[in-house]
Amino acid sequence: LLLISSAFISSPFLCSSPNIRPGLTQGKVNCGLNDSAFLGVHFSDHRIKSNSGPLLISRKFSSTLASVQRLNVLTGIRAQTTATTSPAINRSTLEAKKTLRKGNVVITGASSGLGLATAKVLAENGKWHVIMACRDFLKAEKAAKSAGMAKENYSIMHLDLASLNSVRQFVKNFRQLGVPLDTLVCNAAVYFPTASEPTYTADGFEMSVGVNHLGHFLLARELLEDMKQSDYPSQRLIIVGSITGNTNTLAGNIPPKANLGDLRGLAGGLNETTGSSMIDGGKFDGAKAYKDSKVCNMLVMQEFHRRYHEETGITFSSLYPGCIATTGLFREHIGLFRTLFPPFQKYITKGYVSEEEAGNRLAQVVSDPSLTKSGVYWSWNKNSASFENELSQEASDAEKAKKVWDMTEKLLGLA
Ligand code: LMG
Ligand code: NDP
Ligand code: PMR
Repeated sequence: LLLISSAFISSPFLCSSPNIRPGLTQGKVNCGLNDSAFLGVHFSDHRIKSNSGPLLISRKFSSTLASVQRLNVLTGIRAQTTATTSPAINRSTLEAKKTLRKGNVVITGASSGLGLATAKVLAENGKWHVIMACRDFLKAEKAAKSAGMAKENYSIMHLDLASLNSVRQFVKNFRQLGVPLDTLVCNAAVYFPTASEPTYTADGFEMSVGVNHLGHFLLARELLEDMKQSDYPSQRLIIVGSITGNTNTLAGNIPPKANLGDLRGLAGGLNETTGSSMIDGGKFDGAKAYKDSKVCNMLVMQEFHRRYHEETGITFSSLYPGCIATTGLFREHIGLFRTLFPPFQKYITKGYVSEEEAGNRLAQVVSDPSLTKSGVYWSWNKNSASFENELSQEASDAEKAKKVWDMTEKLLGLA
């Protein structure tokens, strides 16, 4: 039974579109268009393989998978129980053994940079099954493969944070898997430093704040319910922050500086046709919008902590992983910047950190038993030891956090 179940488990529950044309190597694959499609596979579709490679799963197969996964946890316990010679297996021993199952962690934007590096560390340490929540399925699959991640340690599910419908569909798809959620990492982000005009999400919100803050807010609010159900020893909700949103640092003082002002732009819907695309109501500035979105990320983490930590025991944390100057985050920046930025950070500010090292840091926040303190913004010193860092005045303003929370709920139709 164990063998059978691990054979099932080693097939990742990949999602893919049945409409993928053979030979298609790039492009969005929407795996969650509507309720009648499960992970992009219509309920009547029982094909297992597509020409393009990724495994397609039918509803029947996936529900089998889910029960087999639950079964695997149970059989794991049973196998260990029978192997134990001591008759004194009490309830707490069983409880402890039950926690030996792999943790399930959802990482948004795991198709590159920090998210991918973290997924790789967690997938390889044997304790985690990583669900890579990505907007570009094929890119994610290629990235996981070239990172050398073993199939049985990850799954890919479609998530486009620039669409609230996609976020809701992701949550539904995740729930249909029937596996517990132990940790959620809100990592994905976009940065438009050179844009002169705002671009918008499907729901009409300025893109940087729309993806980095609003999409993640909805996702985290929904998946909090799932994390509450988890029996894992520690549940964590991690939202990636940054030094550049903190004006108590040199980096946070490079103009344009983050400033949410009185939030009038957020209240107005972050759209120039009805108000302003910027949270503070000002003129569009892509670099500022990104930094503002990071302030929101850090405020929301603390507000989650205040509202839910005591009741749920979930650990809420944020972090600055270091300056990972080589990632795709700077893809929209001018060529000169992309060339000079890494050596500048390496040799002048010394704030540079490799993707691999940054991945280790975020993986630590996910998995290290000593980092369970909630409400913390983690940073690392030069020897890569973590410490609780101080946020800027604005990024730690509890009153502002509550306002951001309330306004965001309104915008998203949650209140
Ligand atoms: C701007 O990008 C956008 O225009 C704006 O809209 C917004 O998006 C903003 O915050 C984001 O980015 C353009 C960017 C120029 O603007 C700036 O950052 C302005 C500052 C530019 C300063 C250039 C200084 C060059 C002087 C170099 C001399 C070094 C002196 C040391 C300084 C010490 C400081 C503590 O972006 C660019 O294209 C410039 C690249 C900016 C990175 C900084 C470049 C430093 C060059 C260092 C070369 C590295 C060599 C390493 C070897 C060192 C050996 C020891
Ligand atoms: P990358 O651009 O490499 O990674 C960002 C990821 O987000 C990509 O996988 C990207 O997908 C994904 N993404 C973008 N838009 C969406 C969307 N609409 N829906 C779903 N996923 C999306 O940048 P980094 O790895 O550097 O950034 C990761 C995190 O680290 C961000 O939160 C960033 O703010 C933070 N950070 C980065 C620092 C740095 O120096 N690089 C410093 C401090 C914080 P795709 O692959 O399809 O483009
Ligand atoms: Mg910044 C200790 C100094 C330090 C650190 C840790 C960073 C991190 N930066 C520092 C200093 C400086 N930066 C200085 C002195 C300058 C002027 C030359 C400078 C410039 C600069 C630019 C133009 N830095 C930048 C940019 C960007 O476009 C990046 C950005 O703001 O993205 C929002 C960026 C960053 N510097 C950092 C980090 C971590 C970033 C990247 C992004 C992020 O917050 O995610």
